[in-house]
Amino acid sequence: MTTALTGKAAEHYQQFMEGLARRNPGEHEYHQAVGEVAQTIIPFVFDKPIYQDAQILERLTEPDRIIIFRVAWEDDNGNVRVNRGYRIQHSNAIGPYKGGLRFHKDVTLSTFKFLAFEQTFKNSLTSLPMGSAKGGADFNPKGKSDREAMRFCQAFMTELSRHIGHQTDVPAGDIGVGAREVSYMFGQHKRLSNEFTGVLTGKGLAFGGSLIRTEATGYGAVYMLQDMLKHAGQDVEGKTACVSGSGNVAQYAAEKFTQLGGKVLTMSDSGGFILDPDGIDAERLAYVQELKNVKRARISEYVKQYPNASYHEGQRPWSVPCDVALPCATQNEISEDEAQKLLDNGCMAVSEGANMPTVPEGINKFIGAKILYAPSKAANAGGVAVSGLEMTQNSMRLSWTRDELDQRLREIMSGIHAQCVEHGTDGDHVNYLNGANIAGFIKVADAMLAYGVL
Ligand code: NDP
Ligand code: 2IT
Repeated sequence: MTTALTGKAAEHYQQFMEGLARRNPGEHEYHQAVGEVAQTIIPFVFDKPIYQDAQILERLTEPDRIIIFRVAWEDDNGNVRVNRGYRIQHSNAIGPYKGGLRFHKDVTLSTFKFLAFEQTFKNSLTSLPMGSAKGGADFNPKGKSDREAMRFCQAFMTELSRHIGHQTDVPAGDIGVGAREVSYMFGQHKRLSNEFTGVLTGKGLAFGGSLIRTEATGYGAVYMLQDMLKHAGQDVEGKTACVSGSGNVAQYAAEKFTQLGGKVLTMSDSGGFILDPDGIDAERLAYVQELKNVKRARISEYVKQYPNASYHEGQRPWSVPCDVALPCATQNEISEDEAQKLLDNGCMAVSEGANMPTVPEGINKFIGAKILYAPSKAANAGGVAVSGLEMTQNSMRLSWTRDELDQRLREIMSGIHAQCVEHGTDGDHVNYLNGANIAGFIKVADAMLAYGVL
């Protein structure tokens, strides 16, 4: 890992990262996520012996617990299929383990460890009492029937249910895990435990789900953008955006950006991106939602309905000139060159809906150019924040209205923005990455100090 740090901090960083790589061989995404946080935290704790002596960062990079298990199930043709399930219970210093489940063919232990680590800081930033976790499986939901998804989810939950509980660990969705999968898993947990508790979030409204949870991550990323623009004396009105992805987060980031007077030019999936120079307005977004959520089809279909748009197979949208980039698909989807291209084309703000979508060299470009750059742990915290509100509603056995929840989400995102400004202001510029890392760290570190050595 290269670093911009100098002197003693650089030396300490190198030693720390070498140790991490030795203990976690080959886990590149995990090294990347830890390296990004360590660049901020190592210099921060340098003159704070209380954190340094207690080895807080060292302890925070060793998950509380890692659970890996076999998931055997039967497909529609009667074939036995075997997948690998994971749950990383990273830290319960400030609340029960909390974080999503991802079903994607390419996931590895490294993927889940990076996501669980990031979740620690993100959940802390929300100001709600939530620890951190992540999990999922190398199950590929694409092309599976509803019954196959159901059998997989039931098999997966049969094992996972031993390790979770509404006071212990509360999973939710992520890539490949939406309302359908959460429902199947919740049903299976209820059957096994004979208890109706809020053990998962992102549930259906009929069985304890929260309004606004579906929209929360995408809306939150745009609220964060709105706050950054406001702090810099600007707003969304009249701006153009490139959005990547066309799943849950992308859809609601696009919706909110459009509602605030912006124009969304692109959306994508793993096959390529569509560019609509007329803008993906409410009607066109409804078409995308029908395509992706109901038909489970490809984004390339969009150009059949809207011939003015173009489809760019095998490409990502970052070469399209825009004011704002909203990466909402997956990790490492903005390369160093793509970050440079965005800057060359005049992009002035990036709000990360996806987790760790920009490679470290790309982040350095954004920060070096002093554009408004909101890292994922701050920008996409709206999803888990409303999950936290769903837990509260379940505990109180009541439901808040859509307006109440949107208002709370709005306030939580503004609170995150304020924490980034407080801890990340450097002269006349806000380094939101430093701000998010430090603010997220302090709360967890103080709780760990209070517990003594564990
Ligand atoms: P979805 O499964 O709903 O959508 C994922 C989208 O990203 C799809 O368009 C998918 O395309 C695309 N995608 C996935 N993997 C890749 C890949 N390897 N290369 C290119 N495109 C890819 O997931 P979400 O919208 O829920 O999640 C998107 C991102 O947001 C993830 O990084 C997730 O961790 C993060 N996030 C999600 C939250 C939530 O509440 N759901 C909360 C906070 C962060 P295709 O269909 O072709 O696979
Ligand atoms: O990455 C994330 O924050 C999520 N996938 C949401 C986690 C949650 O528990 O709602």
